[in-house]
Amino acid sequence: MSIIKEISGKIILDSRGDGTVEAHIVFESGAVGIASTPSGKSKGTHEAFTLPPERAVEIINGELAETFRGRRFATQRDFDSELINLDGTDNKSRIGGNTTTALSAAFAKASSISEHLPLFKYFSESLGQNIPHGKLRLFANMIEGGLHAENNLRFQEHWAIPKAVSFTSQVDIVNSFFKKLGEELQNLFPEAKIFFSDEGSYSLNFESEDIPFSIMMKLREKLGLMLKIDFGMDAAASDVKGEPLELAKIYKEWHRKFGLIAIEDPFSEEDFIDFHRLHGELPEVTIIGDDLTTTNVSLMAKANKNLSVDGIIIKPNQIGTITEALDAVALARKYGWQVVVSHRSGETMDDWIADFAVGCGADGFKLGAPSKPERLVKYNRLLQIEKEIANL
Ligand code: 2PG
Ligand code: MG
Repeated sequence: MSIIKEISGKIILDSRGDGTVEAHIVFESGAVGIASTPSGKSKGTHEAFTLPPERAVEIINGELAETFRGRRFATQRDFDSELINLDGTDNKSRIGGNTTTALSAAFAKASSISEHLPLFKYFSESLGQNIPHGKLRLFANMIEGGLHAENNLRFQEHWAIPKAVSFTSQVDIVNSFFKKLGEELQNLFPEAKIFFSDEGSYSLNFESEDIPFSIMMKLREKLGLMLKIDFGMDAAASDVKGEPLELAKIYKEWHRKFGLIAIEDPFSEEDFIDFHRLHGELPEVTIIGDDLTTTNVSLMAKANKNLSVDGIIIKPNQIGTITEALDAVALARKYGWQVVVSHRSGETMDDWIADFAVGCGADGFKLGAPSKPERLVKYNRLLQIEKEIANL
């Protein structure tokens, strides 16, 4: 691995028009890595700290540029450990989790170039595994509510989860279902104004909260896609008003009516016990922790001890470095959990998260709807990765 020649940072605007950090790393060899940090809106309390981007960039261009210039790091873990040590806090509050995420991903990109590896392969080698292609499924948000949309839906994400081996077929299924769903919604509600919300999914008001899945189910049947699409949801319940008993009743009913195969954050983030209860009551549904676990191995251990989940969302910027996110993936595997890698609701045109999802051998990849450019680049990167895998 080569010597770091230069590190710098700047502010770019994310998909919500908010400033975020973009880091640049140049190696002596000439390899350049540029990466940015996405941002969450329905965030877990225990996520890595986000510094104001102005401050983050100041730290990169000052202290960090100075510290890293001329240094050689043999592995991603060595580089990330240096970031963690320099920060010196439990939640990256000194130099910022947004600072460390952008730098860690930029280092990964520059390293993959200098090692002549596609980025997804670099990630899988950092995790010490081959790419188990063929099991990753897209978790594509079709209808959005909660904090991500200006409508009356309590729950944040209503997913279509395609069933097909190739990424190309999965993207086709999602894309055509999403387009037909748009037409269907407009036919059913001709007066309604339909918006694209934060993750590019449809947003409108509904008379009751089970209508989105009810429409999606009827449409799936009409299109003959019963064997090609499953459904699931992110309740993002830390931000949902409702008693655990009432919510549990809804999930059980929706599982029965709509065949949900996965439910993320069904209860609020401190509620390990209600997660456990639902997991016991719906053993055939994957119960996924996101705000509950925040890609953090200590919280994962707690969720494992309480038998709260059998799936986890992995978001590298929740913890702040690639290495810590890969450690979380390895621990999830040890626990026998499903791994679902996820974008954030505030995204940039960077697509490294798609490489991360494939490289760490995830079972699922949450990437929003194929409508807005910052989401489409992740869809398109998957199509390209599929070609690159074929040529390995
Ligand atoms: C979530 C995410 C991404 P946010 O809750 O899983 O879909 O939302 O990035 O706002 O935390
Ligand atoms: Mg979530």
